[in-house]
Amino acid sequence: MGFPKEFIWGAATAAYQVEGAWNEGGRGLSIWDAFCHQSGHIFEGHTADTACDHYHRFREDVQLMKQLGIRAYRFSISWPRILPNGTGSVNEAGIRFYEELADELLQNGITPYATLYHWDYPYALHQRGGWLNPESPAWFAAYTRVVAQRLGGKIKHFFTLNEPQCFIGLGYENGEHAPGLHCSRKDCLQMAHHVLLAHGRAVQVLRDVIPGVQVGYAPTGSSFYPATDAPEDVEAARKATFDVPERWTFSISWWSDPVLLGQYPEAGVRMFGQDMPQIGKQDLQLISQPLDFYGQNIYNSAPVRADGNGGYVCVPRPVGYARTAFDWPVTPQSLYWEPKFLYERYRTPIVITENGMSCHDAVSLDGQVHDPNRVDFLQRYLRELRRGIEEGTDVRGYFHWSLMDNFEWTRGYGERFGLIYVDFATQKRTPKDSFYAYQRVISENGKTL
Ligand code: GCO
Repeated sequence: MGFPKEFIWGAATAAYQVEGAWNEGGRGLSIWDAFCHQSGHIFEGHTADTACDHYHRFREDVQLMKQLGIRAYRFSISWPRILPNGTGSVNEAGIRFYEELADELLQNGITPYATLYHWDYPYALHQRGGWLNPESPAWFAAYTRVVAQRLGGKIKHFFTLNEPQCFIGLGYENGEHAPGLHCSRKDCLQMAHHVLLAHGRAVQVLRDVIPGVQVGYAPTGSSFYPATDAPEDVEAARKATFDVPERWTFSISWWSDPVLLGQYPEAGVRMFGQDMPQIGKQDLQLISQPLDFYGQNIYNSAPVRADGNGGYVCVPRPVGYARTAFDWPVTPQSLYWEPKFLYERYRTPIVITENGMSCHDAVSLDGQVHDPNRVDFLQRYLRELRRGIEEGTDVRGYFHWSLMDNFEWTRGYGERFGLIYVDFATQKRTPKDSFYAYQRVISENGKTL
């Protein structure tokens, strides 16, 4: 038992968070460039103009990946690097960058897993209404077609969208993320529907263009674990995990039921009433294209118990519980319960597309980066993941977030999530202790965890 022999051990990044070179090589502007360049949004005024300079240093980074031993690298393709105006003319230098990255990975025995959209929306399309424009799914399909035609010879594994919960919820509802808007519930729901249509169309295009392509989706959402092992508490956690609460943007089921079950969850439909989006006759069929795997970004979850009336109540966390530097709770059981619940409901092989923590890392006097909390986190979470796999949850892979410290959105460089420490003044990379811990996990396929 333990992890399957062909388990995909990987690490993840996203274009905007690592590439830099924001105005080089013909890249167009994204909503995140505009947002960062406007003061007041990002911690200490940081920008991702240079980030980890991965655009220029990817060869060195691939060597580090090889040393780490990962079998797969999850990165994202920057839409405005491929199509500077979001649609229309193709930027050859952008294509070349991803071709070279894919070649470098393949030559070093690492399978490229590309995310088509990880939040760097083309500014030119934002000016045309962005996700609210009914044309937006067609724009995404056209972009996907270019990627598939030009890069599909080298890249055979794709995720369509990363965390629609965040880019709609934080971007257009509470305004914390780019483009920083506060839209009505009705508009947000309409955008969400267009986002789901974009996903469905992208899946169709990928299958149409790339023979044997493997396609997934990479959402996230609020999840829950049972406070005790009592069956009624387990049922309460399951209910809570798939609920559509008033604050719906972080719901799992609103964003995954249409994709994997071909329908919106009824509780949400009832609650939204007049605010429900316009749904065309064929829409849900288009949205629910079969997937090869179902990605999920999982960082933590919250304890609940049964309320005695068929519902659930949140349980306070124990005083002094472990937290990350970001203040997120450390809940290893998330990697047992959430994949289990997701697999029961959706019956699609699961890939953990992100999991990790931020720590207050620094280079010590001995020149190394000691991050015992991350080493411990990795072990605890992976043990729980293995327990679920041994009990029958079909999990095919795990991508640690992140390969290296990078630009953490509104927190700038204030949060370090990497297995590799990055000195942002010099761009020097230093593998942390957790890098060597994960290297060992991979080489032993998790046996001695
Ligand atoms: C997300 C994104 C990543 C983050 C990571 C840590 O989950 O928000 O996919 O880009 O950097 O999750 O917050």
